[in-house]
Amino acid sequence: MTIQWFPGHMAKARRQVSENLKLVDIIFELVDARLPLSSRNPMIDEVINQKPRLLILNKQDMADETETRRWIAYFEERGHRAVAINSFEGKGLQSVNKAAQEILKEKWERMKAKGMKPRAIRAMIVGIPNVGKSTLINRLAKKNLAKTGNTPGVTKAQQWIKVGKEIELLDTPGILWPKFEDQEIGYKLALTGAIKDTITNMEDLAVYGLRFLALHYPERMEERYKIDSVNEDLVVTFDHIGQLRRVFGQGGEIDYDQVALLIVRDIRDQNLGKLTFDFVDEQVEKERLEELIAQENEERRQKNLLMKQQKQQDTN
Ligand SMILES: Nc1nc2c(ncn2[C@@H]2O[C@H](COP(=O)(O)OP(=O)(O)OP(=O)(O)O)[C@@H](O)[C@H]2O)c(=O)[nH]1
Ligand SMILES: [Mg+2]
Repeated sequence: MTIQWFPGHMAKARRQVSENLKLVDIIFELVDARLPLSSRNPMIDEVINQKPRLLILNKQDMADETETRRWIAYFEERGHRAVAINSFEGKGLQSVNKAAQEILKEKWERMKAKGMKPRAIRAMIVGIPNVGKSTLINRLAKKNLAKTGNTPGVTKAQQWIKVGKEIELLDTPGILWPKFEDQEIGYKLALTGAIKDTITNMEDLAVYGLRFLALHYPERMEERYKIDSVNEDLVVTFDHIGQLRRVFGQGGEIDYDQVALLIVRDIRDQNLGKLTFDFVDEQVEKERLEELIAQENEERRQKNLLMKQQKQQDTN
């Protein structure tokens, strides 16, 4: 079930994460490898504050491999450790373990220097709905589930799952709300299954999907639909795909609702291959522009201030 995020829900989710935050050494922030930015909680940095964090790009198997590599580099260049995994098949789990230990290496050494006994790293998984939190917990738990129990000194209701010798994982993940910042993010989340279909209009979603494919994956579109662009007149494109895939209604005419559904399903079921919906290049360009605007604004402010001071001096 997809949660409808009302302000009350958001506050509650945030509170739950904040409370559990105190119990752990590190946060595993789970995002969808197909949309590593759009599947992040908009306030995650604020929520988890200074707590060490490992960014985990899950569902690696469904994402464009080149883009995933670029995203990992993007995050690492900005000082965030990031790994890509496939929780469904349990691929890449070792990298989670390894990265967590590396992130906490200094803290552990400090503890050791103070004469504290070595203990397992305590971690909590957080992420938006459907990103794979439960799947990852089950994967990590599978081999060692036998050793589940309450850790003394920690809230009794919380269960810790042993992951190898080095990590203990909180059994309940922190569910956070997704971004609703703009329409496009909404479409991306809907196309990857993070938002329920009832929230989005299928036809709008299909049109977004087609435009997205034409822009980023025209050759895949060509292969599947025998077109590599979207006609200005959308009916032409829908007619074409409807004919090609023989999507007819009762009277033999093309059923546009079904064509829309087919397009969305094709994208979700990977009939157009592995797709990534957030692009590093676009993000870098966006950041560059934002920086430029901020710089210009600052320069203008300085200039205005100088002019004001000048005027003041002139009148004096
Ligand atoms: N292909 C693929 N599917 C995955 C992967 N991880 C999880 N899934 C699938 O994604 C869906 C959601 O996974 P869950 O583990 O239930 O996600 P969740 O984050 O716990 O979701 P909520 O409990 O609703 O917040 C399931 O159908 C999983 O099988 C992955 O790495 N690859
Ligand atoms: Mg779950």
